[in-house]
Amino acid sequence: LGEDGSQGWLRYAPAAKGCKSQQVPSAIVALNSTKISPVYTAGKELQRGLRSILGKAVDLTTGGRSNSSAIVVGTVDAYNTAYGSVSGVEDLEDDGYLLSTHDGSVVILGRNQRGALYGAFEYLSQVARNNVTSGSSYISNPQVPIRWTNEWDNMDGSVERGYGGASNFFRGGYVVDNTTRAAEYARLLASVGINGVIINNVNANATLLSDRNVEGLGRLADAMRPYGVQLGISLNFASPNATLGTFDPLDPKVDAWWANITNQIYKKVPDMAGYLVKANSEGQPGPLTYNRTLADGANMFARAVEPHGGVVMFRAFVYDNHISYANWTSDRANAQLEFFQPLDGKFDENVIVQIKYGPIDFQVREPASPLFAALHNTSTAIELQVTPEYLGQNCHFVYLAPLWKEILDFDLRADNKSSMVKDIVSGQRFKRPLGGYAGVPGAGTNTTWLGSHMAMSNLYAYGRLAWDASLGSEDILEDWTRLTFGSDQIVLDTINDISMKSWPAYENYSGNLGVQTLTDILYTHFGPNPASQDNNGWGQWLRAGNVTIGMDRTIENGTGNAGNYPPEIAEMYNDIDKTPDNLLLWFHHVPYTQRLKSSNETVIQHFYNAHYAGAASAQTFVQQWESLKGKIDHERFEHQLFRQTYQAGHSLVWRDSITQYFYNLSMIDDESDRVGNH
Ligand code: GCW
Repeated sequence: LGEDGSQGWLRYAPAAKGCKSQQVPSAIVALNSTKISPVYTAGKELQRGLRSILGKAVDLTTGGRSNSSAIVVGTVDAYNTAYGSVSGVEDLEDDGYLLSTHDGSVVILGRNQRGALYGAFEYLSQVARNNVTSGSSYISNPQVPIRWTNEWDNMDGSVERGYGGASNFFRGGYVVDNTTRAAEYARLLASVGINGVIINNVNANATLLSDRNVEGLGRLADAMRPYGVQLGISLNFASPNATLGTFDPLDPKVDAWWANITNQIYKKVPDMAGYLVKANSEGQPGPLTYNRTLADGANMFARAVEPHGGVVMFRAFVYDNHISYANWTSDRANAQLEFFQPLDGKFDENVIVQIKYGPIDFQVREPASPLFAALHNTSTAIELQVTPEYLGQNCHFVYLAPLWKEILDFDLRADNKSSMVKDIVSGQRFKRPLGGYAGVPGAGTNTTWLGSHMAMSNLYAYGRLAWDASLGSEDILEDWTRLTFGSDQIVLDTINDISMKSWPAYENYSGNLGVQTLTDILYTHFGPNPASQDNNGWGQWLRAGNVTIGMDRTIENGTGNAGNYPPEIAEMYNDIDKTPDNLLLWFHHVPYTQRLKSSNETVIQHFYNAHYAGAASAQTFVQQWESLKGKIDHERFEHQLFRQTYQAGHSLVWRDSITQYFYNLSMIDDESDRVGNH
């Protein structure tokens, strides 16, 4: 089992001896299913899982009477037709499942087929973790309809910000012929409730829409459909330009062009989920070229997919990357609110504005984006980066669920009422019909999918949180670890400890006190390069001088960004005495000698201390991982040991270069004599 990483957490490892007592059902009935339907997939998956975990071959049928020790899986309607009306399903929603286990008989029902499949995966997860509670019956509904991934796969076969190899979907400009990986990927995603995949990069290429590629989209959608995963695509806004010489969203010719190509795609992919659009950002074309609004642009696509039931995810990541460093009040963090707040209510009903979790760009620490609280008449989704672009690129390990939870649980206090980000993107807070989650995994052809076995806890956690953001980071991690590495208590404790310390450790050496990031921002987004932050148009500024550091985002003296938040939050961030230390330099420009509220350290001393502490943690991760020798299979043990060892070494490079850099700037000695001229 050690070698085959492509199963991810769906390993179905044989149960330990003591667990063999688990009741083994004698048959599986996948109600009324045809070979390519999610319910049939559920039946096959149950068969495969039980064979592998419990060592038992169980028959699969698609109808007939259920006997007392069978697993029946299907939709509520199919169940009612076969066995008469089932009770207790009133609260079951689309994609949700009922899971009921009584004396060896198991009933798994969905309102739709996809829900039944999710219930089957949940049951198998419980069997694999030896955690089936007999005599229980419960319903689980997802909090949001949109639980998608955004793959940043380029048509040349590369994956932008991906650290797990080449694209699973494209090669040499075309959709791949072999769709096995697409199906395997859909299986993994379905097992954690993900129901849509945007298969190509937001920096999109118009040739995706060629006849040959549209044909290919049909092939990929066919491969993923048995898992209930719908395909969607990213579009290049200027695609009609080559034929029409224009891409003005208010030109009827352009509208007709999109309607036509959309119809062509739906012929091949009748259940296409929708479009994702990055417009007027980082060199991508968009409606602003024609002096049209971003809503004009989004609604053009919305009209095209509306007759087919599709949605448009329109990215809020719009900003000017040539802003003036010389201007104290310029601020990239203000751009999204400036562009989108005036458009609130102007988007069609099937448009969802997709917002990165923070106002800049997947930094190690950001406040929640104020845009979540500013759109009351627009459906929104949160964009999370599973691929750790600024967070060590899978050469360092960072378990991301705690970072995401901090944002999702943040209360933005819109209109002085409870307004947690998770309740906004679920549609609940502002009573929006749509809402959701978009995660960027960076998956590739590597057998580990993401380039590291441990990184898969992030993909797993992403799916689980998109289903239910109230889940705890440690609970999710424990489920993942049991499924991935088994239930040895030392393995569970060690992986928990490394994972939960991983974000603080990485923050300690790669970005402190809300300084955004200290990585190289111009090229790699990897490794220390604090000098790359300032004096350019990108707006990821430290504003680090000889005496002071930090972005002044106050209302009176700075960029005004603190004022983008609802009043209670604005008051907190605008006031240096109320701003949490971990966002001090995000909102305030202070002397290196400024003291922190929590520790009474000065800012510069905190930089020194945090770098030593973070690098020290990275050293202990190696020893901790080494303690797992013999407790997990050799191959995965070695694979991760290599990465932890690299991280430990690189954390020293981080520590020494950052502390030296800030010593050179400030000429303030380290109180502990580690940095400076001694
Ligand atoms: O942070 C930037 C990334 C780009 C990415 C962009 C985006 C896909 O460095 O690689 O482009 O964000 O999210 O659009």
